[in-house]
Amino acid sequence: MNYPVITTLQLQQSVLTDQRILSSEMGGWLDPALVTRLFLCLILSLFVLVAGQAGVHKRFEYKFSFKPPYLAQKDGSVPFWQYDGNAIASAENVRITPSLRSQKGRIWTKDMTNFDWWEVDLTFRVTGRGRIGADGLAFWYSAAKGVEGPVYGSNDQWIGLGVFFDSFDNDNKHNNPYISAMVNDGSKVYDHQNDGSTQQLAGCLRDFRNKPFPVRAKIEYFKNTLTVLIHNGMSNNEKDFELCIRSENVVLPKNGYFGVSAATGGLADDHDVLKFVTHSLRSPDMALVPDSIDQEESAKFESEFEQFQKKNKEQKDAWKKQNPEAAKKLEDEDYDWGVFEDDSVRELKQIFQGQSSMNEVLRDLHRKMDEIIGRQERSLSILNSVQSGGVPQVQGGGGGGGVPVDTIRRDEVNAVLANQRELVSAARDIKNFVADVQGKVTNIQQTQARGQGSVQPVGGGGGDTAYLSSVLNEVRDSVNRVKMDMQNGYARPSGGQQQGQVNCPQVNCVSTMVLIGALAVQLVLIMAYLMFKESKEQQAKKFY
Ligand SMILES: [Ca+2]
Ligand SMILES: [Ca+2]
Repeated sequence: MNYPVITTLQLQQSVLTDQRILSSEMGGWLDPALVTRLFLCLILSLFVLVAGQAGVHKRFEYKFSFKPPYLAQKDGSVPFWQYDGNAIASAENVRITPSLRSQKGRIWTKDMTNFDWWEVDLTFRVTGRGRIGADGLAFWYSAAKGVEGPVYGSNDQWIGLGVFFDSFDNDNKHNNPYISAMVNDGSKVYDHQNDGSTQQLAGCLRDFRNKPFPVRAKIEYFKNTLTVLIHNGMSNNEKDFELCIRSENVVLPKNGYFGVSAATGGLADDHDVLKFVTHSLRSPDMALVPDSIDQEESAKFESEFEQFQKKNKEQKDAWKKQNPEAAKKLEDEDYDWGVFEDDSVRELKQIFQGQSSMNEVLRDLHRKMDEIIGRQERSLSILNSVQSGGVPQVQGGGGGGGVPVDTIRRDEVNAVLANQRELVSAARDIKNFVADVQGKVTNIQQTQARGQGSVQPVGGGGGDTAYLSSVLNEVRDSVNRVKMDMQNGYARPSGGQQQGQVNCPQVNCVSTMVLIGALAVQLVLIMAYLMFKESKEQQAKKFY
């Protein structure tokens, strides 16, 4: 997200701190009234934080959120929240219970929600020295603020939703730490003996204690579907959320309070909430309803804020230069709020960081591998379709795995097809022509028949008619002859047995030898005649 997401609390805290530094150490460089005014503007400017995620519009709800730094003010109060019992708020987190026996603590929003659907990102740590801890932590969305009670530090028979992070295995089924969700209409008493297993909507077995990184729960309630995603705290990767609970047709009070509570028993864990970030969710059609503040105004406030921040920083840096010792002291003071780490914890953290970065690389590789496989499959399917279409594109990119196949190419096939088409059209032409000729012949025959029957008796003296009829007769004869020939011609190859018996003696009885002999005899006779003629002529010359 490149949108500057800054909580109002953060702003308020930073403004207050800056104000404190500037007013106490610098003798009031900045007018507190101006700071207050700007701060009010900023609250308004932060109303509109719409992140379009899969068509759902998210809006940051600062009145239902807290997060470090400057989570709690100097007097220990958390803006828009109230906490009691054994809970302690610091700049970095809210410790709902310290790791002491029989502690109970809780924190609740001051205001009731004014939106239907929401998503809460709860970041917390449950840490204890023992292998087993107790009792657990609970997230609440309830029609009324909770008071001290037996359900993870809060009252029983609540109206609304509880998501329980149950550390202690009361029913001894070796299935804790366990995460479960339960909806109560105010009538049910939480079944501690069975870890609530008889009453839960759904749940999942997840170890959330003593993790190198904070554990996160994303609890979403949108259009009556409850989804709980869990980040197990083994890495600091945003993508490591896993689905734990998904339950449809969940009906919760229309408006309610958010809260977190925790309790310890004979065993004790620290239950720390680092962040509680709420977004209201709106579907795109709901989002069309205009907000109370339009974009232009929001942008104006934002630029004003940026200028203010810049100016403030400049002044702060200048003061730091002038008073290096005081600045160092102040920084050290701030550091005291930080979480204490000893060497082994730091080392462990480094190991986990290394592992998580390796994990990241592996994930990246996996994604790339998927991409490559996808691409390969796509090209294979294209190759297959081309081959089945008759044109093999052999050896596209593979290293010569294919056997060269001797087949006709596309253009050759096209040529053959074109030839065939031409032949078909020629055959059709011939057929038409033959049909035409036949038609004409039939016409002529009919006309002739009519001529024989009617013309002769009526116009016997007409010279033209007689000529025409004679011509027609001739034509008829020739046509008949042609017909007979054709019949003979067609009949011979197909049913040639009958015709063959008749024609063979007439046509094929002279053998080649006889023919040659006859020719030779003829030649001899011609030569003898020529010799005889010549001798006759010579005798006649003698006489002249
Ligand atoms: Ca339990
Ligand atoms: Ca259990």
